[in-house]
Amino acid sequence: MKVVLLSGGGGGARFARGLADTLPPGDLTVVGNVGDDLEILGLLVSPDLDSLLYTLAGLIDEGRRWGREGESWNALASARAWGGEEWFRLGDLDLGLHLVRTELLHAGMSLSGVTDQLREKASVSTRILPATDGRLRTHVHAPAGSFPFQEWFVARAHEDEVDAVSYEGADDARAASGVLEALADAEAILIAPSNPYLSIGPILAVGEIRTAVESRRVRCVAVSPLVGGKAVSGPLDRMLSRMAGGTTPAHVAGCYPALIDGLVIDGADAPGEADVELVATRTLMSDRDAARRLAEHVLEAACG
Ligand code: FO1
Repeated sequence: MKVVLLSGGGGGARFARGLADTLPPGDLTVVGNVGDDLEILGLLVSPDLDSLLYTLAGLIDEGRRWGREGESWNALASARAWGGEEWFRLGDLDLGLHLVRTELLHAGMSLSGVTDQLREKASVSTRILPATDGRLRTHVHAPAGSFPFQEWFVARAHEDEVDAVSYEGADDARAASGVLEALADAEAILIAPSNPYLSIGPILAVGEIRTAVESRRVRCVAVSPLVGGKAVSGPLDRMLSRMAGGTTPAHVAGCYPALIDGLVIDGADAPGEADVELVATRTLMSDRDAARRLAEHVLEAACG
């Protein structure tokens, strides 16, 4: 069953692994968020694509939920000693990937080409595609000012309340090579339990992707990232309360108008009224098995 997953962040990557554990090899294509990408120390870092790659390859640090397991930090300490930026923590193992990616991009390869090469090197059978090969960056608008995503998320510890989110470059962004073909061939489209504003918003801000999902002929099902109205990690509950007026399943579904047919919610959430079909199950991905069981439920919901 050909499935396309729209994904961002650690929750998206864990859900992608649950799907990959369930579907035949090669049936899953993941379209990853690039709004979190940043240039730092001369390198292009693409955290959400890397979380997908590391998680699917079994290399992720499961405790930290980003970067590589068994990491060391010597290069960053040296960069700091030489006056370099250190607020965004790049480990030695992680840096190897950023060096290779940056070199290939400078040599003229597209981000989708580079990502595919890295996926192959890691022997991952799931296709990982960036939403766009162009430059797309998320900005967070808060009472204290507007910040590039990682500056708000990491340097300011995402403590500022959020009034709005914007996606620089989205108006001109084209879907990356392979994305529209994968969506056209999909028998189901899924949206991961990721932050709708910060992780999925930048993907759907690419007009060609939004139109392809809007005009789908197969079901599109999202998984709510909330459990009992609270974010499992990150700032989504605060963002939804402030920007959408609440944290019920209807508020989550409201982030995806005309884009989803169903929303999988946690059993701890009161279903209430929503414009889409609600399916309750256990959504907390406490381990790999739990993620696989969630993936099975979601695939069932997507098959109608
Ligand atoms: N998150 C942090 O909270 N602090 C960091 O210093 C940090 C560094 C980092 C380096 C590489 C990478 O792939 C991810 C990194 N993250 C860090 C996580 C990242 O900021 C977020 O998890 C994602 O962008 C949210 O989806």
